[in-house]
Amino acid sequence: MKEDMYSIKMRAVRKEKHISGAERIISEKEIEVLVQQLTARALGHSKGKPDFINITIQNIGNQAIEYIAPLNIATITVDDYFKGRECAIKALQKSGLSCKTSQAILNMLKTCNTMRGAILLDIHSLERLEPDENRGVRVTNIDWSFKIKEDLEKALEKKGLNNNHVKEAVALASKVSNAPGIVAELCWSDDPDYTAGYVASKDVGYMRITKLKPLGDSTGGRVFCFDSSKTSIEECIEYLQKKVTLIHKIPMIKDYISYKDFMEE
Ligand code: WAQ
Ligand code: MG
Repeated sequence: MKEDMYSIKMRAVRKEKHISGAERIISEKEIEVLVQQLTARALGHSKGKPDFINITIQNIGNQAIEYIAPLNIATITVDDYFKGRECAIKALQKSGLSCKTSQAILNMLKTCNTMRGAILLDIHSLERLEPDENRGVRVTNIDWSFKIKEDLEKALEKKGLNNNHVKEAVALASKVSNAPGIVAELCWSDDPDYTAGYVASKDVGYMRITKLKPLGDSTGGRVFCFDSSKTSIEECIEYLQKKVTLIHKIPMIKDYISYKDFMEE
């Protein structure tokens, strides 16, 4: 008999401000350990002590799971976030967006408020499309398949990338790039001590950039770039929030490249 799978989600809040959130898709025997891990993570977060932690565990039973391939990982090393943001603009352009649109996307992330979810941006009108702009659209029901988790960690370890930020962001970006109508994503963390971010798309893969904001800054977020000529926004949001997706392959992890080499490419 096939084992039931469970979705476990953690959300931590302080004075109604989002501190951290995470989710996993796991089997029943992993639930206890995950509750511990996620609680410790909520309590030890660099954004401060939460006054409210919510952990939900849901049996997702035999819902159809979609298995997807991950985006391949590349890293551009930059000396400062100004250079990092130049690389981000270039990577967005390589994903098919115009220079003006790429600039607009970057400006949107520079000035956004802390949200639980992402900004969904129409690349033609540059208008925001989320039903609730304070919350944004939150991608859920995505994880690495437990069958490859150990090999994944070994592969990441070799390149010094075996941490939660990378594992969760690659999984999320792989689902997002697979969503109907999405052409690219720009992200950097809202955690003040984590300055790396990425541009992701089918064209450039998961392109990490080592600095996209100054150390100590707690503005961050995600912009999902949506092409409304391809599909409806409802279909896209439905996929991002509801479809249970697991990644069943190890990504290719390329060697680091320098700012100079990337800009001259
Ligand atoms: N769905 C949509 N948006 C989300 C989600 C989600 N599941 N989780 C977080 N966000 C948004 C939200 O606005 C957060 O404030 C923001 O993204 C940043 O989230 O390769 O750690 O979890 O070294 O702080 C990227 C680089 C790290 C990793 C990203 O994001 C690497 C990161 P965080
Ligand atoms: Mg965060």
